[in-house]
Amino acid sequence: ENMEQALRLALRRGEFELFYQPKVCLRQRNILGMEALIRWRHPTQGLLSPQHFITAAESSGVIVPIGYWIIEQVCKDMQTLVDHGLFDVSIATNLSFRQLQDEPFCKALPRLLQEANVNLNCLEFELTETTMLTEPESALDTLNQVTALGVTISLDDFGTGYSSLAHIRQYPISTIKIDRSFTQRVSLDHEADSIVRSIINLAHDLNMQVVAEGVEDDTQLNFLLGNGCDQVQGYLFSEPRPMWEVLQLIDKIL
Ligand code: G
Ligand code: G
Ligand code: NA
Repeated sequence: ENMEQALRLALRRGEFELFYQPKVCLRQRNILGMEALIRWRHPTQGLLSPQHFITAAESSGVIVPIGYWIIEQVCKDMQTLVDHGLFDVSIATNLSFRQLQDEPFCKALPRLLQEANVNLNCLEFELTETTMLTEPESALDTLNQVTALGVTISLDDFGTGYSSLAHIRQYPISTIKIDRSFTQRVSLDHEADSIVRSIINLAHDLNMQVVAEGVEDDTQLNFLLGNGCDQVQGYLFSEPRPMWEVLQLIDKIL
């Protein structure tokens, strides 16, 4: 109850910020896109990561109004990329099951995006398996509508859920993201090697791209490169950072 009030107040006071983590193309070693990750600049507790408030935001439903702000901010930041001549760099944002269960949100989303005056081919939504399994049928409609506008959908934290692929296949998914719990066991654990290899092959068989999350060292990077993974995200290249810092990184050779 208190947390809900605090989150609503934080939203009104403009205390949320978006940080961005680059997604690096393995073949070209350049930044193709970035994931938006929310932070709360708390007046007394400092910069709070989502693990401190996302669950509360979801269970209270405040993630819905916060989610509108996130989309608005992402669209502004997409314009910033264009202003820097970065016409092909995409931004991904996480959509929570709670947002997709909200009918007004689902109804408003396609129109909101069309009115945003951004290149929707550069916008991506990340959804977890659990989100896809718990959302109502009507959300599928919304996802189909936004993909028709150019937005792409990626399946986040893949491997951690229990979804049947048959069920997931009805969603317009273009990318699979390998959960960092697998990435980080690569080369240490033969089972993780097999799982990661299978996910990469599966994704490619289904004409999807594969992104590995949580890449922290060269051993992991080389394994992923050797097995045909398309993109990586992780501390090896960059932690989530404010947009201006990511812009500086884009100018450098990785
Ligand atoms: O930024 P960090 O790595 O601490 O994020 C932890 C988790 O919080 C992410 O895995 C993601 O699921 C969630 N999260 C971060 N930003 C957002 C956001 O903008 N919207 C939603 N719904 N979840 C987010
Ligand atoms: O699942 P999702 O993409 O929402 O997760 C993003 C979370 O993962 C963020 O909290 C981010 O800080 C964290 N993260 C990103 N890269 C790495 C990494 O290389 N190592 C670890 N341990 N966490 C990472
Ligand atoms: Na994500």
